[in-house]
Amino acid sequence: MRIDVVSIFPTIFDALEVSLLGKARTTGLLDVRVHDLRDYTHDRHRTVDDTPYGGGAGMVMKPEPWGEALDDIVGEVDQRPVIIFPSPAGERFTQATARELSAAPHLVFGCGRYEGIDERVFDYAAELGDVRLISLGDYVLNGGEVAVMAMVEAIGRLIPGVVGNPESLVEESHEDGLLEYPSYTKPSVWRGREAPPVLLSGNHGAVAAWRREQQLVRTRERRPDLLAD
Ligand code: 5OB
Repeated sequence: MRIDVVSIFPTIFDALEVSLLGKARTTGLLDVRVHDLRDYTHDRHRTVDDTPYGGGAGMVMKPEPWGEALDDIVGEVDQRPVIIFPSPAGERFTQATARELSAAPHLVFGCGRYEGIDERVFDYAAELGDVRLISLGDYVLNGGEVAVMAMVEAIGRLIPGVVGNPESLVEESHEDGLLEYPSYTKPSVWRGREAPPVLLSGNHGAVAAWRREQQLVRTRERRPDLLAD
């Protein structure tokens, strides 16, 4: 999968060089390229923002550097990409979104900062690819970078071969609509706390039934919204 990221803080994405995704990049499963939006400016100050038409607080990202960055990135690749702008005003990102996007050959992420990006950038991007505005959740961030880090990790680990043991992908929170069951390892008693005896019983059916029950109990307790749908 090819992933392009456009940001005014490209070094934030250095963290994608470590762990599973870093490995996937060295083995060629993932081709991640990070672009500095300021490289697509032409003035001495490398200006990417300006005051909002109509007045108001804060600054808006200018359309011209975005247009040049998108032309450069999309022009050099054949398929029509999915172009994602993280935004608190977008659709909610879920495991289903991650799964859908993990099947795309090319993703482009545009990280907004300040009060947002000139709206015409989204219209223009729709000429080059399938545009998605995506929110991580109902809270405020200073920019799209941290949201893109989370999305790239959630999507990247679903690409076949990125996670070594594919079985570890299925028994996880949200893959079956429920929260994950609790896990224990040795010692069987730690600081007076016992691991559930059923897990040491060797009875695989009983273990599976107990884990399912724990998933339901936890989900009812912590995330009743998941059981409602
Ligand atoms: N808050 N998801 C939740 C987000 C967000 C803020 C963003 C981008 C995605 O940028 C400011």
